[in-house]
Formats: sequence, structure tokens, C-alpha cells
Amino acid sequence: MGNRTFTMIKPDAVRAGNIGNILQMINAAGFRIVAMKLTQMTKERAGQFYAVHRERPFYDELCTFMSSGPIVAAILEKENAVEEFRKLIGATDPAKAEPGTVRQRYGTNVGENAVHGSDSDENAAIEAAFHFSGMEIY
Ligand code: DAT
Ligand code: MG
Repeated sequence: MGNRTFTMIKPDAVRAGNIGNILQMINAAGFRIVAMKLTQMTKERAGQFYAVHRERPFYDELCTFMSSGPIVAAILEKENAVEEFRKLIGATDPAKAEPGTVRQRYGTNVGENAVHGSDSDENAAIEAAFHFSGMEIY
């Protein structure tokens, strides 16, 4: 059980002005922000980030969306961070996410669902290193 996870506030939530609301929920849930930046991925970079999904029918749409505007990338620290953060964000499809979760509140649809959360400690470390150098982590 690790104590770090990686998140992105996705382009839909940034466009909708929900960065502050989502960071508020992250803080209220007891996560410490150890790295954070506003950045935009090219479609190619988004394709690398989501390479595990390259055979899925929504891959092209996903990469187009994730490169469509700036995101907030962050590394979050809390005991059992990966699992705790997945609980906070809710199901992939906002229509199926529990009331009070980030995706239920701020997600639009299954493709534009406001936030990313790593699905394992191993992927959290890979995703964090994709966006941050050691010097950017505090
Ligand atoms: P999660 O983000 O909950 O880990 P995932 O890893 O299965 O979900 O998929 C990654 C992203 O791909 C997801 O956040 C949004 C997009 N996606 C998933 N399923 C989709 C679908 N059926 N149609 C369109 N986009 C989808
Ligand atoms: Mg996933």
C-alpha cells in the first residue's frame, strides 16, 4: 500500500472553472499536494500517457479530448492514496458515480469525466514521473 497517487484535472473541468472546487475537495479529503502544475499535453503526449488504452475504441477521442486544453497535473499524498483517491473521484461514468464524488459533481460524461486518478501504486509512480521531475516534487 503506497502513499502517493497521480491526478489530472481534465480539460473539461479546467474550462468549466472547476479547478478551485476540485482542489477544495482534494484538500478536504486529507490529501497533501506534493507536486502541481497547469500544463497542456500534445495529442502525441496524451497518446503516450494513455498507451494502455490504445486498442480501445475510444482511444482517439480520449487523446483528442485530453490534449484539447490545459490540465492541472498533481501528485497527492495520503495513506492508501490510490484507493482513497479512486473513492473520492467515483466511477468512470459520472452518471454512475456515487453522490458527492468529484465525477458525479463535475463530470460531463464517460469520456469527459473531470479528473484522472491512478489505478495502482505502480501506475501512480509511472504517471507521476511522466509529468514531474524529482526537483518538482516537494
Ligand atoms: P478511469 O479514468 O476511471 O481509470 P479507464 O482507465 O477505464 O477509466 O479509462 C480512461 C479514460 O478513458 C476515462 O477516464 C475516460 C475514457 N473512457 C473510458 N471508457 C470510455 C468509454 N466507454 N467511452 C469514452 N471514453 C471512455
Ligand atoms: Mg484508468
